[in-house]
Amino acid sequence: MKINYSEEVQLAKRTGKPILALESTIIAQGMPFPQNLDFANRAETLCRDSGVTPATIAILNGNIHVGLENEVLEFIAKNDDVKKVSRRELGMAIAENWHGATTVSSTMHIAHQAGIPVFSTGGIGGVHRGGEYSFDVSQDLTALATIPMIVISAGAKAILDLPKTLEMMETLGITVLGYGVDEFPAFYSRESGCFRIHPVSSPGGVAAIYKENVSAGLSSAVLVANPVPQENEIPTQEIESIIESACKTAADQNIIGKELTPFLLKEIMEKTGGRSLDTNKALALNNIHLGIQIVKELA
Ligand code: PSU
Ligand code: MN
Repeated sequence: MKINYSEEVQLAKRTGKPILALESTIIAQGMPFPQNLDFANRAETLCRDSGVTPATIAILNGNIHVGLENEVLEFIAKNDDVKKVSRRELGMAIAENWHGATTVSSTMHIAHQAGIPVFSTGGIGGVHRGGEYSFDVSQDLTALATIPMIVISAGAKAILDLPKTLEMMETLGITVLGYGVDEFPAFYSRESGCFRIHPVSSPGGVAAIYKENVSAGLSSAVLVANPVPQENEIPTQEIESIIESACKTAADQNIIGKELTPFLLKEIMEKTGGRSLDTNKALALNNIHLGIQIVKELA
């Protein structure tokens, strides 16, 4: 796989400067323009201001890019032809010259090939509500099971069935750490009712567990579940009925497969009058902030 590195990422690789991987589906399919571009720019600035090189990953005309120039970032944020590309679509995107935004699974694959071990996202995918009937389980979980990296996420998206997602992650051997908490965070909210997550209180603690996993020869990822900051959260009582009604709308309109997650996020954004978008941005930036500290610890 040929990878096109930005000059900034090339320099960081050459000089051993810390690099943090970032995905692009959150930009292209997860948020509307222009808020998505504002988020992407703030994400990259936060990294640079902390002495870490941002490596946002995307596909342009079938070429894999690790580190995006400003114009490319803007193109990904604005252009409606940018497809959502997970791991299974990587070959299609390259062979058929797609413009593609990478999900957690494909971003992990590319970052790992590029030798970048830490990646911050918003919230990973998982087992969808009703997954026992639809079998809709995100490829993010199988990527987390097979790629040894550190992924920072605000738990898993609240649109999912979180207890089933946690069970699946246990089955797949994914190391789940709660950052300062023993309750799995629910993306928009800090609370999920799912307790007994192993808590870790420092970036060094995360790095130490990751290093031991690697030296033990494990191929699974360490998922750091980092709750949304209190001031930005939408409490479960407020968001739950909105999520339920969004899931019902999706079922009524027969939205399935890879369209489902972007559809639900958009519905929830509209039904909360944009509040969920502000929360999504805040939690993703908070995950980048933690990713920066972990990357520095590893360097
Ligand atoms: N986190 C966000 N917004 C997003 C995503 C994550 O805050 O849009 C994206 C990620 O790219 C993740 C994808 O991999 O949603 C999950 O999609 P699915 O459920 O179809 O696997
Ligand atoms: Mn799915």
